[in-house]
Amino acid sequence: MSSTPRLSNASLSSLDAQIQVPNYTRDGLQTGIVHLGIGAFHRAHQAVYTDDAIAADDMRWGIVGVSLRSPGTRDALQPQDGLYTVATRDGGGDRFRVIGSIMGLLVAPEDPERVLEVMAEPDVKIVSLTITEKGYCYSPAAAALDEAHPDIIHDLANPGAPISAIGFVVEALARRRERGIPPFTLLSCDNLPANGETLKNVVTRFASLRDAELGRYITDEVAFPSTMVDRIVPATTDADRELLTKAAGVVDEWPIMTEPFSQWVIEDHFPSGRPAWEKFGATFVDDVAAFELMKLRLLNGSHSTLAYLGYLAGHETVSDVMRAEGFAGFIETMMDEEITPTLPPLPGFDLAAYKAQLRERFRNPALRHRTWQIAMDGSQKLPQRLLNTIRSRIEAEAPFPRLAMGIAAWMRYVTGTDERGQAIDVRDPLAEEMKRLTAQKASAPDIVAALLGLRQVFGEDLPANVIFRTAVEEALGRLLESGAARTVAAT
Ligand code: CS2
Repeated sequence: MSSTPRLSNASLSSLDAQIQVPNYTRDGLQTGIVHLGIGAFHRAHQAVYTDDAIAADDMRWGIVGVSLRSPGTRDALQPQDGLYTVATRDGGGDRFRVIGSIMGLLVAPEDPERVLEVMAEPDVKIVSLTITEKGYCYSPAAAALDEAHPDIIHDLANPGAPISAIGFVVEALARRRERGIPPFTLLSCDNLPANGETLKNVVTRFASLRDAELGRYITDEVAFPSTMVDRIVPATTDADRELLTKAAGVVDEWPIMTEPFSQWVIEDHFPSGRPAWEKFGATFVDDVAAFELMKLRLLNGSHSTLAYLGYLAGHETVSDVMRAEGFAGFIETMMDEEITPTLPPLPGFDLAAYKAQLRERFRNPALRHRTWQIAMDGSQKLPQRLLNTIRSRIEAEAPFPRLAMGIAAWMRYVTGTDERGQAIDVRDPLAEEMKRLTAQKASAPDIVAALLGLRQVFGEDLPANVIFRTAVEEALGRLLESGAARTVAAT
């Protein structure tokens, strides 16, 4: 191992020729973007498009990445000068590319003041976010700020030393305003419907709780374009690190494993400028809503359904699930019969090809995307992935047995015990509450009744809807009686 170089500016020129490396001098990079939530997804997606824009000689768009919680990413990438490898994998072999767009890494809890001051720099034109659904501190059913959220309470009481992304954004905008610096554009890259609008709602609400004037200023002056982002990026494992060292001949403490596919659709509203991402595969549109719904419902809705049913049936990865009896057919029928009729039209878009490609992507044998990873935070994901689709079906008086099965599988999963009686490590902000609600409940109607009490997930309408309740009870009854594998095979 000692002879294998660690990735860094100094070792770039000695890397194996098969690895694509930045073709620009990184010293000249300016900070144009601050990214909150510097996880694997950002590094496989926006940072790659931005690396292309920089390589085309636009040095204004270096990224400072901020971790809102743990120092892991900074600790791994700082000794590498922010460099990391993206390994693109499918059945046909791996391709390696080193990304140079991340020029600095900060850990917010260590030095919130530093983060705020970087966000307030005049050169920073964009603050982008991948903070996951729960990072928005909102109620998913209502898409409105959760004013009782402990982080929000903290940040309202300590505006100069925030802990939530919302608190950072609002304090940085307030400082820019005070100093006469134009605001940055806020770019949400999370899997939420109308993510720009949702971010605007929570940010302006939080700001007006601080100060009505500030709230009005942000409402009037700050741009919040919505986006649809898509690339499947499993969490990196030690086996991935070893694979990279072996295959690419370099030590990288935090490489990214991903698929060849990547898509980014963005509303073109950047008053302070932006990188020319459209030259490198991004699509700019006036309204992203139809793309976002298509992606959330078809990709993420199917993903969550495969994750819960697949986990219960004993499968570790999505590609394992797709190979198991009945699952591929189940998901194809769910897409075609239950989801597609709810989507707004996208003229000229080949939806059939899109869906076929999605199923191919789920089958990618080289990506070890764990069902357990996708199963995380279901309480924050279900509304936009499955429940809104079900609302459309109910409105159209149309059946939705497979969507109901997805919800039932989530309910079965969050009880915290699997089909063989083993504990499930349920990761979700509501995990404890859900465990408590379902404790001692054994029958489908009892479990359904208990979980429908989560109004922040189900709203007021669905718990009162007999068609919904009956469909989920029936699906859960089948899962409890026959198990997930047999239920799917027989559907
Ligand atoms: C997945 C997504 O973990 C999950 O919930 O459904 O991360 C999915 O892989 C991405 O949205 C794909 O673009």
